[in-house]
Amino acid sequence: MIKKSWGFATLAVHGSGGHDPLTGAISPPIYQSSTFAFNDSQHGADLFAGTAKGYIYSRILNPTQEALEREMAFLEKGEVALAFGSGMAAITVATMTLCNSGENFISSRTIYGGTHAMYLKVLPRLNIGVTEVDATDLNQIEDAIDEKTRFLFIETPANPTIEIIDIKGCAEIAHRKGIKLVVDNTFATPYLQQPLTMGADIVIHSATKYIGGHGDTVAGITVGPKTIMEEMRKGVAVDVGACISPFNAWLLLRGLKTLPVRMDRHCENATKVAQFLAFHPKVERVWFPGLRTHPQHDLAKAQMDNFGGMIAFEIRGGLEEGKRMMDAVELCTLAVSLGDCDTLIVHPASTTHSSYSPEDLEATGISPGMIRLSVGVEDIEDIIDDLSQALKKI
Ligand code: LCS
Repeated sequence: MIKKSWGFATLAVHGSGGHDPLTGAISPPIYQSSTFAFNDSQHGADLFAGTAKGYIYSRILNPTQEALEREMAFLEKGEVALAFGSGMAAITVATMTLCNSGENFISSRTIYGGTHAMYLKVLPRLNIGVTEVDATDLNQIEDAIDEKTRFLFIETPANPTIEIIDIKGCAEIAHRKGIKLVVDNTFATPYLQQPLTMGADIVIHSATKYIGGHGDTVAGITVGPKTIMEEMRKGVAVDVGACISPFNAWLLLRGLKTLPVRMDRHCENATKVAQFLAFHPKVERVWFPGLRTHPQHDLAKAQMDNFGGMIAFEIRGGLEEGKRMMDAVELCTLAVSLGDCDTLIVHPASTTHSSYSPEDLEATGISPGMIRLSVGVEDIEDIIDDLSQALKKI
């Protein structure tokens, strides 16, 4: 039994629908099957016609995927969720569902470099237009919307500058203009921020990150109203084959149980690392929404329950010194991705955001020397000791 009064952590552990009715297993079964037997030929025809409920083929729907979708919809306070093979599959399918050829959307300009690369390489082939704006300025969003605009896409907190965008302000503009608001909630997770409760229409996740939480799965999620989610599933996702594997769906279900515990630790550690870096004489600048110096600190306080585990910083001496520092770390791992238990360090301009031109990097505030840190859940003393010894070497 699930009680509505339960808190987020209780729901994260108990929300996914109780024990397996057949065996009592408290961990949901992994239905590692590509296909499902029909009772007879009429049953097969009925399943395809949609007049009978059940499973056909795991590109269409799998019970483990369905359990994950139920849980994600529940935690994001949305009607229906869809699980995908990657965050990029989720973003691409959402775009193809909301926009037809000849239409366009508006996007915040500081976003994951892979999303920006998809805009540059894939959208022109589909004749879908995108205008990237500084979404911290709501006027720029409003000015960019025309009669062919179908949605507004924002990433908040943004990768890698940890810029914060006003979700309620964006929802107000989007709905006044008759378009949808789509929020990439990867950095915050539903534990820290629930965009659907602030007026967003669709939430997207790279579930590869904090949802999975252990650096072992690539996956994506969308959450939103049943009508749009069903259009997404039946109109695009199934046909392009953007499905998640049953095992990866199970890994995410397992990850969700500890999401609140991990996020608390990520937030606590990141706050301490940000304070350490902010006062370090070799550090030029720190980007972290929990610091009062962050330009949207008040907005972050208003729309998030805590500030997350992501930090960006720049060392005095820029890229050359930054590279030396990254090559000197011993505990932190030099790697892309984020939201893992392990602390990860990376240079966005040459890796995750290398799809941006030098001009676009400058416009988006991704400085050539910026270093991004995904603060893990290790002992805080060990993370700070490692950063400290690496900074001493430069
Ligand atoms: N949205 C955000 C905010 C992301 O950070 C990423 C991946 C994606 C979407 C795409 O998700 P994926 O297909 O990889 O599951 N971000 C990455 C990063 O910063 N380093 O490696 C991947």
